[in-house]
Amino acid sequence: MTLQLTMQSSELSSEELSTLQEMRVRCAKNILLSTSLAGSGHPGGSLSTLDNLLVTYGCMRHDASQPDLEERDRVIMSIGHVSPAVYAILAEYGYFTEADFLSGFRRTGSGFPGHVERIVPGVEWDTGNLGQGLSTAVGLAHGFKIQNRSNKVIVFMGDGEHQKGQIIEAIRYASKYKLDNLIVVIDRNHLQICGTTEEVMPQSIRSLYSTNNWDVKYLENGHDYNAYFQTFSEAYLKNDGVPTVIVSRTIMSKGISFMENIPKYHGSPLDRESLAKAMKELGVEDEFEKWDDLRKQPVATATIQQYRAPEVSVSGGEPILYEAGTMLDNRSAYGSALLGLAEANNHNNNMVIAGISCDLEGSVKMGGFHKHSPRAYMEAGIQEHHAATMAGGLASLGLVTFFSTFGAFAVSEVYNQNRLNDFNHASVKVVATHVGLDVGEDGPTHQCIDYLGLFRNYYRSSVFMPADPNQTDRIIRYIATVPGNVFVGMGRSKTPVITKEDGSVFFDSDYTFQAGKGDWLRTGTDATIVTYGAVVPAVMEAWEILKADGHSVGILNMGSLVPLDKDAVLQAVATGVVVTVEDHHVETGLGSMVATVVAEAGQGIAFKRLGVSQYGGSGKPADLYASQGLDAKSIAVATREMLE
Ligand SMILES: Cc1ncc(C[n+]2csc(CCOP(=O)(O)OP(=O)(O)O)c2C)c(N)n1
Repeated sequence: MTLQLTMQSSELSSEELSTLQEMRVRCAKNILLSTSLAGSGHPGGSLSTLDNLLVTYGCMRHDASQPDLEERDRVIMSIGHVSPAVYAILAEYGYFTEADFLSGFRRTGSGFPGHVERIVPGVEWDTGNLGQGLSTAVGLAHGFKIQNRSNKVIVFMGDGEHQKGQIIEAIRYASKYKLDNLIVVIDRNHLQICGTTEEVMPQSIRSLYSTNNWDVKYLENGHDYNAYFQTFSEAYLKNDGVPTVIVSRTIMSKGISFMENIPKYHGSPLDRESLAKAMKELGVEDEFEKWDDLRKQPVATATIQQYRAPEVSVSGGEPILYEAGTMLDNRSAYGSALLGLAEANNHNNNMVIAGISCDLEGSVKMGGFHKHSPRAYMEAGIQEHHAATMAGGLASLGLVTFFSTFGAFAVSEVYNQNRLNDFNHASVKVVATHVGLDVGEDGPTHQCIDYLGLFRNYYRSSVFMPADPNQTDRIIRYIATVPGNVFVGMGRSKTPVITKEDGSVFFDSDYTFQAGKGDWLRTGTDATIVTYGAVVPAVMEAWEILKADGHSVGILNMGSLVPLDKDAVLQAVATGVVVTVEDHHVETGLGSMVATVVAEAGQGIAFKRLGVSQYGGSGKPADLYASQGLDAKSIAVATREMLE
């Protein structure tokens, strides 16, 4: 069955009301059955949010036969645990069958996971980590505005969930950017896992929104279809620059007398006996045995929706060539490349490239981009958790989104936000302008030395580290033109343009960046130094020292760290001595990656890792490098020791 409600009507007809009632009974049955069959899951919140979800899908623009329809509105389930309600409703509206859902729910390999994931047709975003959904929705809503599209975004949230701090960041942001295409629906059942929301952590949810100038609607009975329909329609149809929140007073486990208002049912299914009782209350047949038998069959995977990146046509623009002898910080080269991308792609209000910074526009060199494309530049304030998540929402609409701040705030601070973008194939370009000891005087809290270790935990992200302004320029243009999540990091200092032995530019106009390809800056037969990023100039100097001593040493620069050029590593191994040098935690960086490649290839070589072996201090980068054995002299000494 499906239902299309007309939002221009003043109220629901009696037929519509009885259709909703019939749908509710079937959905409630499937919520209870699915969780009891799986022996786990969240029936309580599913039943309390069910009525609002049912009417929302009746009102919004969507088409079950085209889950990718461009014009569809987006529903983000910030409360990913109410998956039984979402799947029951999507089955009701025709995205798949009730049998698909009931036979697969929470089974390994099936298309119906415990928290909502976009492998389920009709689901827009993988969620489960509470507190992030509003930021994703804000990214989508802002993205639609930037793209001049009329799609709406509806986000379902819990009341306990509002204890998460990231939500207030998103609330402020939505108000600042006048996102009237955004509707928040809060399932205000006053319960969470460990009791009432007042006992666990009291707060006034409505005032969070009202003090930030949202349109706040309160429904005393959130299960009243007409009241919700009228409030939702009004929010959907308005166009006044103000986002809306509907705080819907609901009852946990609504509709099953012995489950209502009992916190235990937040996350506990009914046992067999109680399920039979509930089915009786609903007036439906008890089908537990039938489905339990069917669940003994091999799991079906036919409904699993493969991820498809939005089609975007992006020009890399005209590369900038920095001449030999130039000293420039890579972040300035980033700023110029970003401006070049904007000039090549953002025309006449048609925005392709977007940029976000967090009160560090000047430091991250986004000023030129901001001036050129003010519509696509977002100042998120000191709200990195929100900004990182929001970047995922924006990017998923096909806007090539650069999120820039210092490494400590773009990576370490928001590890889990980037992780969720990774799950969602969000295609965010995280460009951190200050990483490593090279940050210098600001000291260790600002020196991100874990970016590689952290990003390597994600399965769908790349890590690129430019060695000079030319490589920065090419990497930035490259990442704009290919889909995928990526991290690019750079130091703060001015750095020389890398040259070949004959003094000409190494990353010249014939050079194109390739993911998974290392660069042989120098070749040698006695040893190889494998390196990247801000320490490359020191390695080049060490090479001069070693050369003067009569040693033939190669330098392999890994502009691409994930994926890593394993063939080049094995070529380095052929020299018999390998030293890795990096401005990164020595235990979790390139050194460990190279060691793994070497060990897995069954090679025995002389091997040493140089890197950051303790938190840095506050001082000039050159002194900080020297203090941790990462200056040219120390690198030369360490390499020479290996040769002797
Ligand atoms: C960041 C995070 N912390 C903890 C959890 C575990 N958790 C799942 S649901 C939940 C309670 C949510 O309460 P509420 O938003 O009121 O949802 P309801 O109980 O009404 O379904 C918690 C703590 C989580 N999923 N994410």
